[in-house]
Amino acid sequence: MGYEPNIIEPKWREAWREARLNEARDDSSRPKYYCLDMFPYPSGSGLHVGHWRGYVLSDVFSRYKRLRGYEVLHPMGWDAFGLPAENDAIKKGIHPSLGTARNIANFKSQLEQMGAMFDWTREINTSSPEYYKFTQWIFLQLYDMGLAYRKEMPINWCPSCKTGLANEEVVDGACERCGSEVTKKNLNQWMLRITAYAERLLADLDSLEWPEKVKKMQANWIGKSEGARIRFVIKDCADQQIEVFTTRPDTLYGATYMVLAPEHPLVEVITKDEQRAAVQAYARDALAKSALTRQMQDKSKTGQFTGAYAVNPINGEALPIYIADYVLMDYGTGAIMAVPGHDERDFAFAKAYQLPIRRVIAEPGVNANAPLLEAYTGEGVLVHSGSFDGLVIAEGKRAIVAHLEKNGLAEAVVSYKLRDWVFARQRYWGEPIPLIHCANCGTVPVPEADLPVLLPDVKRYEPTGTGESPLAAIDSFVHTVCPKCHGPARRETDTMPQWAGSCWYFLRFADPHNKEQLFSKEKVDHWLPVDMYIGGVEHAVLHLLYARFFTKVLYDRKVISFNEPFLRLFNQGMLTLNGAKMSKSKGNVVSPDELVERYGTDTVRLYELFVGPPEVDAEWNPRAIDGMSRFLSRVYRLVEERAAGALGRQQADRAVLKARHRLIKHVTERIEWFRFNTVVSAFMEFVGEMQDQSAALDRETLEAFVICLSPLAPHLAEECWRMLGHSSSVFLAVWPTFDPLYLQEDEVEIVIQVNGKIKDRMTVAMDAPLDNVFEQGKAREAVARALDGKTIVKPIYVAGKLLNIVVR
Ligand code: ANZ
Ligand code: ZN
Repeated sequence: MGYEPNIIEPKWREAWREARLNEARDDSSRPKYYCLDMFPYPSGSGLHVGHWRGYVLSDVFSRYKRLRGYEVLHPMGWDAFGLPAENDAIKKGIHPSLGTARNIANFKSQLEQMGAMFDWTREINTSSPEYYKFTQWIFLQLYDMGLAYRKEMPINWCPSCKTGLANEEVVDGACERCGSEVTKKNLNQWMLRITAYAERLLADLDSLEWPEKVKKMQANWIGKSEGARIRFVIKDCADQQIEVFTTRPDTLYGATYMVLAPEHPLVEVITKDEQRAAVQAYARDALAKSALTRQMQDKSKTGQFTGAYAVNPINGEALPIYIADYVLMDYGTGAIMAVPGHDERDFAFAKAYQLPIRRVIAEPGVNANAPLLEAYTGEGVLVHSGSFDGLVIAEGKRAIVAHLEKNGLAEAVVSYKLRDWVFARQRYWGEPIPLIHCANCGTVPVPEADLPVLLPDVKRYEPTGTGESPLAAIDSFVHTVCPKCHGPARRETDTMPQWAGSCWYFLRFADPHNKEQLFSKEKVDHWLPVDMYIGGVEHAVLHLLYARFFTKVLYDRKVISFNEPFLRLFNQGMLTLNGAKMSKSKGNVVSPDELVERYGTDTVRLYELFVGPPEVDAEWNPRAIDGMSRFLSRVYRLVEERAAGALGRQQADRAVLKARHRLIKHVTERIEWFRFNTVVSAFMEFVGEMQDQSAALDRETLEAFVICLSPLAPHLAEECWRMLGHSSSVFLAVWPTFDPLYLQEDEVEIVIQVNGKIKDRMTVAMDAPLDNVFEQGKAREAVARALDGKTIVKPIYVAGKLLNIVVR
């Protein structure tokens, strides 16, 4: 009959479902393992092969962990609120809930076809009232903790989506969703005080096994700076002061002018009459620009003199005060002391406006009077700085701040770039914010017993463009009674942003059908934290930061007992076609549906794995998939032809034994190291060898081969397993082990050096990757001792020969 995936695949999927093989048991005696995919937003265009990549590798890992003896939770759900469903509703007139339901059905059938072991009994949907009831409950906790507050502020406003946007939703000055240029609009907004968690969000990154790149992106987003606030009095106006934030108080003697953000409140007060018209015109223009345009490094600097002067508190010098759009109102104090000698932006500005440039830092050996052709931002000692001359930068900072502090003119401070989170949208398709406005009692939270605040049916989804959500037009929704005084009151009509539901869905999977509480603490403490989280790197600062924030809040509220949600993170690379990222708008999307029909799921899965190292972008090659299909046919034939003989044979010859143990070792290690592409090669090698040699295959070898193959090609492996005479599933089998005795020639001894000096030797797998060798090497006692107190610059690995750790 041969290999017929279209027959065996649906058959085994049905059998697995019936045997409830994919369901994670809360009361299992096995250790738990929680492997989670970033759940998808069910868009109208379905899944393409690029989406499959992450799901396939998380499924391989989940199945592998299960065979290793873990009770694996591998759930799936839908991030179902958000703008696209609503934009569709406006365009096509379909209610967002109907459109979303249809998309979910399509996504689900695609995912089922993939043969992934998702536990569908735990499926959740963030737009269902049973779920968002608890998203609202969490909001009430935030409100109660003083972490949700209302503020009138200029927010990012997308004129085309007609809604406010979080900073994170503005990419290069444009709306992340529609690409329109983002403007500013003053609105009363619900905000979340994520800044109160800035330090913990930063410090706890250290404990996570995440790609360094992602940790760095989060750290930069949080943007901690240590510096000082320094006050400058205004000349002839001693009752007014400008307070600046600086990270370089050591350069105070080099300040040659001051800059206020154009929207700074003092501008009004200090501007001289002759300058007023020009200052106002400049400020108007600046306000129209986005923060990003204003910060662009390469942009030429512009500004306007106010006519006023400030007094340098360290030496009494008079400094002209400018306004300029490179200084932002919402960072630090919205005012700076400008030091053109040592700051690039100030240097460019000073050049443009012919302001003095003074050197106050010099490298040892450099003449303190050497002219500056560009800002000098390196290390050195203070010069032209009075009694502080000769101090190195760090000492200079401390000494100057201490001196000013004594006179009440400064204090040391820490500042963060992270802003509070605009947590309101003027749109329909989101969670209603559960608050009520009463003329007598002010803002009153909806009582817990009255949750959820249901999203009412509306006729028109179009944003009003007035800054109010479409909910504001529904009288029956808006008019309510105050829970406190029972007088007439109005409901809040803003909804939560798209990110709200995904901030805690990973917790809900532990107890998805709980009606009383968001989850039972016991179940969440059992399954969480997530052991392995897999998804795209595009979520490095958005979802991943918000989810960490919510987790910490729930921890502080004693709702959960851990304060980081995701222990390990893996970012899969993108799939491209002719070098371009697959996307619907480019019209270059490859759908897995026809491929599955033509080749079967297992072939597509195998190709997704084989396409390249999983963390690296890879080119989709429609022709290479034929090769995978032929390979799986060979696997089928090998087992079919050899099963009968193998079942009778208990003894294997040495060549077969060696091949078996090598296969087990390679597959095991490479799955652990997420080197799935090379796992596929290990199978190819093995099958090739077995065919060439027409070797006498024994039962144990064939069984080990099939078990090892099962995470990658589950349907085919199940079929082969049954050919070997088993009546229960291969996924109830135990992962085979290998004996190093058979593998000695696959290992090499390498030398470990620190800065080129030999510290130790160790044995590693011939093909072990750098990360793994580095981890092992660092852990050796002699090496650890040599690394103590040093900063690792980088490891260098000459495969099979030496590992050199460069330190500073
Ligand atoms: C004087 C100085 C001298 C500065 C020098 C830098 C170098 P980070 O590290 O990003 O926190 N700054 C402060 N507030 C600002 C604002 N609202 N808009 C634009 N720039 C602002 O940067 C802190 C530095 O950025 C501060 O230190 C200030 O310039 C500037 F050689 O003060 B500095
Ligand atoms: Zn009231």
